[in-house]
Formats: sequence, structure tokens, C-alpha cells
Amino acid sequence: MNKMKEIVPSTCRMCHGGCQVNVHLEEGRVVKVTGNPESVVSKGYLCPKGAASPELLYHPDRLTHPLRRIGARGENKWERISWEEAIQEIVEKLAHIKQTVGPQYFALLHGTTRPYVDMASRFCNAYGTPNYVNVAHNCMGPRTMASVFTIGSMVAPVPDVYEPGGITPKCIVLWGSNVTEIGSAQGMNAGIMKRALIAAEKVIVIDPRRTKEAGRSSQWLQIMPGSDGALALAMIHVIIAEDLIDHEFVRDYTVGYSELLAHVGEYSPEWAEKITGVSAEQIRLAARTYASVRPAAIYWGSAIDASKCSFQTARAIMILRAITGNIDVPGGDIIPVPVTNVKLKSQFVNSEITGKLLLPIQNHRLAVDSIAAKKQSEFLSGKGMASTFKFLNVLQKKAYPLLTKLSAKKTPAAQLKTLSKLRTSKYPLCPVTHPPTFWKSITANDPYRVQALWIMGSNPLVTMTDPLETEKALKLVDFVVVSDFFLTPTAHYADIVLPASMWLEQDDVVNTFEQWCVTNRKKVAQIGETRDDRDVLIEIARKLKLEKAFPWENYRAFVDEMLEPANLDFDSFSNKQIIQEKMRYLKYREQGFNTPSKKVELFSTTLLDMNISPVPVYRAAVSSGAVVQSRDKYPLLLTSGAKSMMFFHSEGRQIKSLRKNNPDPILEINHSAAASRGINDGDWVYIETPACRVKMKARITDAVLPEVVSAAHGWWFPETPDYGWQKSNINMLFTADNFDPDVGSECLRSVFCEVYSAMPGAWEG
Ligand SMILES: Nc1nc2c(c(=O)[nH]1)N[C@H]1C(S)=C(S)[C@@H](COP(=O)(O)OP(=O)(O)OC[C@H]3O[C@@H](n4cnc5c(=O)[nH]c(N)nc54)[C@H](O)[C@@H]3O)O[C@H]1N2
Ligand SMILES: Nc1nc2c(c(=O)[nH]1)N[C@H]1C(S)=C(S)[C@@H](COP(=O)(O)OP(=O)(O)OC[C@H]3O[C@@H](n4cnc5c(=O)[nH]c(N)nc54)[C@H](O)[C@@H]3O)O[C@H]1N2
Ligand code: SF4
Ligand SMILES: [Mo]
Repeated sequence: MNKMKEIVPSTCRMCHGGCQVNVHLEEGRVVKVTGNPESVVSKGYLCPKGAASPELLYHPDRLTHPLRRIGARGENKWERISWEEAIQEIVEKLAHIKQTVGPQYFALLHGTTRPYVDMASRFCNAYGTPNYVNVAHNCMGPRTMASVFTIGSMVAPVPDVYEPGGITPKCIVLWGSNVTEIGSAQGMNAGIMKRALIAAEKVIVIDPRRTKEAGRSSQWLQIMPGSDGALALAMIHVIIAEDLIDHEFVRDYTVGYSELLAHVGEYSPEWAEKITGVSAEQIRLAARTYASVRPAAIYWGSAIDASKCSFQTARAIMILRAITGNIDVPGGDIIPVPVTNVKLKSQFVNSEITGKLLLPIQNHRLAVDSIAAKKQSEFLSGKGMASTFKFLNVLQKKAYPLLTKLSAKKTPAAQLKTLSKLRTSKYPLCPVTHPPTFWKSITANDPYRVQALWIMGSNPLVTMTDPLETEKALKLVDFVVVSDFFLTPTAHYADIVLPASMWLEQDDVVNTFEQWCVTNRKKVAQIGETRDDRDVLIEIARKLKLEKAFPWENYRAFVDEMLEPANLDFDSFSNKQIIQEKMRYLKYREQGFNTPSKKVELFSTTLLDMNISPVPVYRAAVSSGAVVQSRDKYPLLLTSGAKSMMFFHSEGRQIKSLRKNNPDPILEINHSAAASRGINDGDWVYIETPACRVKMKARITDAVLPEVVSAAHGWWFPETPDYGWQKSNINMLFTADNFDPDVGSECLRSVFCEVYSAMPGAWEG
């Protein structure tokens, strides 16, 4: 008998990539996911994670119903409860907190962008808590801020590789991104990028590791981890000194060129050579190639973000794009045109969706990373009365006019400046509550300790720095909810665990990174009682009487609203599969740039007003003082977290087809460094910093320099009873005490360490 077969077009969500795929069903069961060759987004591309989607869907360890903790925190003892009970408990707790101590005593934390992020942030703002915590400080936040303050766009420019104008860049710089070997980064598709790289005349790779693309590039700059800011400034220096700028663009569309000129004089290639390890000649060659082979595009990765000089480095790279006239030209770094006939939910193009203005103005100041919150808590504890009175006075006088301005001011830079003044955050450009400060606020009860925490889609014990501090904090919070696909090391510390649905169980209009199109995601399965996070958020919000901010009965109603302007219902949209917007280049010629000056701001007075350097500077991205002092004990420079094709951060370790291809946590170490330490290929080794040591398997290679090692991140072992989250967790080696002063990012790419054998060949678990 023939089996009932069906193919449903949808959009993968095993990572940010948004690949359009075909979901193959047999007798209603998902048997396979394949790439969709018709797709303009992904042209048939599918990575192993996408192919493993059915394995995740049907995994025997998946959470299928809500759980309530019955043992001690971390003990992993649970009872099954119903959704009604779980939701009632959460609603009661949140209502009680709001009434008794104030909404700021609740925090919501998530990791990288996932489908629920817009609703999660809206939830926090509507409920009244400024403690919306996520990893933007280390990921995309610095790059987004650089885009906002330089060209006035929340959507950072991307290389013109999807061919809306029929051409791709002649020169591509891959700067701290290994997108073609991981599947996708921030929506950029590996397959599409690969085609563009093959077509390009020149490819420059800036990476401390010889990646595949570095191996086949025209020029590979093997940079010392964390020193990208120095390289970018030296490249600006060369381009100006050798008169390779685009004169017309600089004259007509930028402000602050003379200040930039004076500023970069000292940043010669010889200066940068000492910091970056890249020879002055190589720097000159790269700058000349980039400035003269046009159109050129830079694809930047998260290596730019996770340092002590993240925002400034990203600013310098934005300026490189501008002074060479490569912004928004066909084949350059373009700003996609968002779809117009759909109500978009991406926070990058619809600032309304996150509900920032729903947050009562005085609450902005109550975030745990806010200087004002500290003053208030001193006031409540009887200390610092005088200054607190002054602060309350200022708040009354100034805050309300500020909020009015915030909504009236059109440029995102002006809005962010206002918000930053309201928030008085220690890190003025950190767009969310700063995670390390958040965890410290709990352990130190300073300025106060939140009473409830909802962790949605994050495994901070593994992916955030200083996990022991995080564990301590998780034990101290009165009420912890975790929403996830699986019981993770972090979920073990929850009071309530909620089972989340994955992409094959969701209807959606996909819109986060690729702004120029929206694609369909179609629900084809339902496992146990899993629920869409957004439905849960909406239900809880409405039970907390927040219907004004959440007028939708459920998420599906919101999706219908998204499609209203296009006059489509969800089924017709699903049949269509995609709505695209036509690309328009050189938009700035008609409308200027959306900065206060309407031009590209090489010098930014807005930044100056915020006490941030108005022109990009370089700050050594080394780790904390204690480590530097013991440099002879820790001679190697560790960069961590180059992503693996098989895993999305800490996910996928329980998925057989993926784990088979990457069974162990890998440390890449150079031959000579390994030989002098008696380490053989495949040995388990300890990696040690003053903070801690963890074990990984050595891969001996000439792809990194003898003084550099590169370690994977996100490791835990779901196959062991305690999940072994401390054994190979690279974040155990980072103390959370060394931040970029502008945005609060951390030095994930540059900490000094030592590596030694952990009993060759023996892995004692
Ligand atoms: N398969 C898979 N795909 C993913 C993810 C995943 O976990 N797995 N995560 C997603 C997320 S959230 C992100 S942020 C992106 C990240 O993806 P990318 O932006 O591509 O960044 P990474 O993979 O972190 O690092 C890319 C390269 O930076 C190099 N690198 C390390 N240190 C430095 C340095 O100091 N300077 C320079 N120039 N290069 C350095 C590494 O060797 C690596 O080759 O990927 C997304 N896509
Ligand atoms: N040392 C070091 N650390 C790093 C990095 C590095 O390079 N080096 N990279 C950093 C970067 S770039 C990022 S973005 C962060 C990422 O950090 P996170 O985004 O916090 O990633 P994970 O810790 O893997 O947590 C994701 C959890 O959410 C679950 N999940 C996935 N999708 C959903 C969903 O739709 N709903 C719900 N409820 N749960 C879901 C997964 O099962 C998993 O347990 O890690 C950072 N950590
Ligand atoms: S790159 Fe990302 S979106 Fe594309 S198939 Fe792989 S996991 Fe899915
Ligand atoms: Mo990220």
C-alpha cells in the first residue's frame, strides 16, 4: 500500500538562517527536511542542523509537558503538572510581585534572537520591568549600535550577495566571520555567500584561524585575537594617506572628515603591526585592495562584538565602508528595503513591537544595571538621602519631557541617546540589561535581588561567562521559570519548566534578519503538550490584565494582523511562501542618512554628548589585570566560540546525527605549542586561566599561531546523569569583570591561558 506522502514548504529555524525548505511527511509524520531549490533566500541550501530537525522534533528526551520541581535546586526531581497549573502559578507570582515590591523584581532573560524575542521584550515593557536581559552586549549589539551612530540604520549593512541588482561584490572581506562553514550567521546564508566568494575577484579573510575561506582567499590576515580595532584604524589611515577615499561621497555625504583625518594620523600600519601581528605591508595591501577593487563589501562576524573594544571596532569598520563609497551601492554593503505591505515584527525595523514606550518612564531607571537604581536603593536603605532626593527631583523635571522627545525624535541615534539617559546604565550603549551585572545584582543583592526570573531559550550556565556565579544566583532567586525544548543544566535550577514548541510545530510569518522578504513557516506536527512561547507569553500577559499591549487572543491572531496590509490570510500566504520587496540602491541620495546630521557621521556629536569617543579609538582587548600580572604562567592567548556547523551554541549535543560529526569539545593548538607541552593529537588537555580549568580534546594544527589557541563553546554532556556542565565549559575560564565601557561586551576572544595534558588519552569523565 502506498504511504500518504505530502511535501510542505516552510522555513527552517534550527539557526538564524531562515533557509526555505521542504518538509516531507509520511502518514502525517515528518520524515525528512530538504532544501528548497526555488528559494531566492537559500537556493536549495540545507545544513546538517536543518536536516536534523525531525530528530529534534521526535527526540525521546524532549520536554512534552510542564514540570514542577520537587527536589532541591539542581537535583533534577520533578512532578508533572498541567499547563493550567503552571500558568496559574506564574500569573499569581508575577501579580504578587508587581503589587508588593514592584515589577522590576521580575526579570526575563533569553539568549540569541529566537522567534519569541519581540514578544518577550514587549511582555517585559508592558508588565513594567526594565530587567529584560539578553546577550546583545556580546552579540550584534555593538555592530548594530555602530550602524545606528554612523549611518542611522538599525539594520546593519550586509554584502549585496542575494543579487537583487544582478551583481555581487568584486571584493569581499570576511572579517571575524566563518559563515560558510557554519550554515548561517545573522541570517546570511552560507550557500549564497559561497557563490559570491567564488565570483569575487578578491577575497580578504581576517581571522586568527586558517578557515577554509582563509585557505582559498587572495589574502589572509592572521590577526592576533582581540586586536581588530587596531587593524581597522590602520586601514583607515592607509586609505586616507594614499588618497584612496571616494572623494565625492566623503564630500557630499559625510560629516567629520577633517576630525577623522587628524585623529587617524597616529594609527599607522607600523603601529598596528605591533598589536595585530599582521605586517605593515600586509595591512597596506589589504587596505589598497579593499579601497580600489569596487564594489567591495565587508561581512563582519561576532568576533568584532566580543571584545573590550567592540563598538569602537565596529565604528571603524563602518567608517571604512563609508569613506570608500561602498554603502548602498550595487555589489557593495547594502541596506535592504524592508517589506512594506506586511506589518513587520523585527525589532530592527519596527521599534514599536518591542514596546519600549509601554514601560512607565520611572521604571526605565530601575534596571539593576542602572546607576539611578543604585541611588534609589541607597535611599531606601537610609544611605545617600541627599543625592537621592536630588535624583528624584531631576527625574520629575526632566524625565517626562525626555520621553516625549523619545517618541518624537526620528533618528534612532537620538532615540538611543534619550533612552540611555533615562536608563543611566553603566554601559550607555548596552541595549538590554547587562547580563553579568544582572547575575551580580542577585548574588550581591545590589541594588536589589529580583524575586522571579523567566529564562526563555537560554542555557546561561553554559553559554555565559562566570557560570559558578550564575549557579549561585539561580539558587538565590525565589522563583525561576525555564522554557526550553529539553531539560538543560540551567533548567535543573528552575521551579517550573515549560515545554516549548520548535519550528515544525509553529505557524509563522518569518521576519527577523532578512528584511527584504518574509517567508512562511507552517505547523506540521505537535508533540505532547509543547506550546509556542508566544502563545504562553500572550496568555500570561492577558491574565495579568495587559490586554491593551496584547490585544491578540493568541499568536496566530498576531500573524493574521501582520498579513492584513497584504490582504492575505495565513493559508494563502503559506501557498505563496514568500513576499519580497524590490531593492532600491543609493537611497541616501534622495533621503539622506537617518542620523542627526542626515549624513554619515565620521565624527559623532551624539556620541560626544554621551561621553563616548566621537571618533573610533583602539582599546587593548586583553583580559583582567590579575591575568596580565601572571602572564608568564599563562602564555597562550585563547579565543573561544568559533561556531561549529553541527551545533547552535549549547544545542544539539543530544542529537545523534550531529554529535556523531562532532563528538567532543575541541581545542585547536599549534604543532609547536603542543610538542613543547607533550600533547598529541586527540589527547584530552586542560585549559587553564586563573579562574578555573576545563578539559577539551586537542586538535593539533598549523591553522593557528603557536601563541594562540581556539576553543569551542557551548559544551555539556546530556548523556551523563549530571550533564557534566562544568567539565568542558569554556566559559568557566572567564570571570565577568572586564567589559567594554561603551557597550559592556566581554573579552570572549582574548584571555591568557595555559594548556597541558590531562593524562594522555584518558578521559575520566
Ligand atoms: N552552526 C552555527 N551557526 C551559528 C551559530 C552557532 O552556534 N552554530 N551561532 C549564531 C550566532 S548567535 C552568531 S553570533 C553567529 C556567529 O558567527 P560568526 O559571526 O561567523 O562568528 P564566529 O563563529 O563566532 O567566529 C567566526 C570566526 O572568527 C574568528 N575569530 C576568533 N577570534 C577572532 C578575533 O579576535 N578577530 C577576528 N577577526 N576573528 C576572530 C574565528 O576563528 C572564526 O573563524 O553565528 C550564528 N550561526
Ligand atoms: N565563550 C563563549 N561564549 C559564548 C560565545 C562565544 O563565542 N564564546 N558566543 C556567544 C553568542 S554569539 C551567543 S548569541 C550566546 C548564545 O547563547 P544562548 O542563545 O543563550 O544559547 P544556548 O545557551 O544554547 O541556549 C539556548 C537554549 O534555548 C533552547 N531553545 C532553542 N530555541 C528555543 C525556542 O524557540 N524556545 C525556547 N523556549 N527555547 C529554545 C535550547 O534548547 C537551549 O537550551 O552564546 C554566547 N556564548
Ligand atoms: S543554515 Fe540554519 S536555517 Fe539554514 S538549514 Fe541550517 S540550521 Fe536551518
Ligand atoms: Mo550570537
